[in-house]
Order: sequence, then structure tokens, then C-alpha cells
Amino acid sequence: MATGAVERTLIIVKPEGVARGLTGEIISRFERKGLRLVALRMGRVSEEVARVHYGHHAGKPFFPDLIRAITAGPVVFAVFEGENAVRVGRLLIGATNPLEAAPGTIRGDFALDSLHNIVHASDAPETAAIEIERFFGTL
Ligand code: 3AN
Repeated sequence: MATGAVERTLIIVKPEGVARGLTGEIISRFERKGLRLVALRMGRVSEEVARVHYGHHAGKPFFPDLIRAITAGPVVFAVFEGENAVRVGRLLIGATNPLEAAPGTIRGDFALDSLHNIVHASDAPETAAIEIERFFGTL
């Protein structure tokens, strides 16, 4: 029985996640949870796109480091679909600050600091739609 709206969420395995060989582990966690992989590609986040994607942090002291970190190397973009996919995705990744992310979450298990927290997941269905369009165009 359906218990929530079917949603889509955008996941990015950040450069440090790809470099550390964690792509498969991260994608696998979303699949094992029951979400359906509907799009996947490797690519890069340009500085121009990074400034838009992280626009809500513009002006903050860590903004230049944040832009540097997300543009530092190849990333993997994925779209997952399922009931409450956005909320489920946020649960799987854990808190922004890995020091507050529970063990068992991706950030809780694999990250030590906020700037290198391994993975991005959309924070609302509306944001997800914008982010999916940004990195995949029309799906
Ligand atoms: P989330 O990725 O959990 O949705 P946002 O959207 O607030 O968190 O932040 C986007 C990214 O900015 C985070 N993934 C993290 O890499 C970085 N970030 C957020 N807050 C901080 C902070 N206080 N210090 C360093 N980096 C931060």
C-alpha cells in the first residue's frame, strides 16, 4: 500500500567520494533501501554551475572552499525514485556536519568534515526538480 508520494531526488557523489572509491557503496545503499535508480552519469561540476548549486551559501566564509571542493574532480550524478525519495535520501546521507551524522548514515560512516561530506542529496521535492534539470536536463 502506498504511504507517500512518489518522488525523485538528485544524488551527487562528490569528488572526494569518487576519489576514495565509494561510488558503488553509496549507490548501493540507495538501491538496497528500495529506491529505483532512474538516471546515472559521471561528470564534473563547473565553477559556474557550482556557484548556482550552492548559491544559498554565497558570502559565507567557507564558500570559496566549498566551490573548490565540488569542482576538484569527477563526480557521479544519480537520480533515484520512490515513495518519499527526498526524505529517505536525506536519512541515508545523514547530517551535514559528519560530527553530527549518525553511524549507519553515509556521512556518519565515511566523512570527517562538512566540506568533504562525500555526498549531496536534494533537500525538498521542489529543489530536486531544479537539480535534476540542472544536471540531466529533461528526464
Ligand atoms: P546539505 O548538503 O546537508 O544539504 P547544505 O545544503 O546546507 O547541506 O550545504 C551544502 C554543502 O555545503 C554541504 N554538503 C557541505 O559540504 C557544505 N557546508 C555546509 N555548511 C558548512 C559549514 N558550516 N562548513 C563547511 N562546509 C559546509
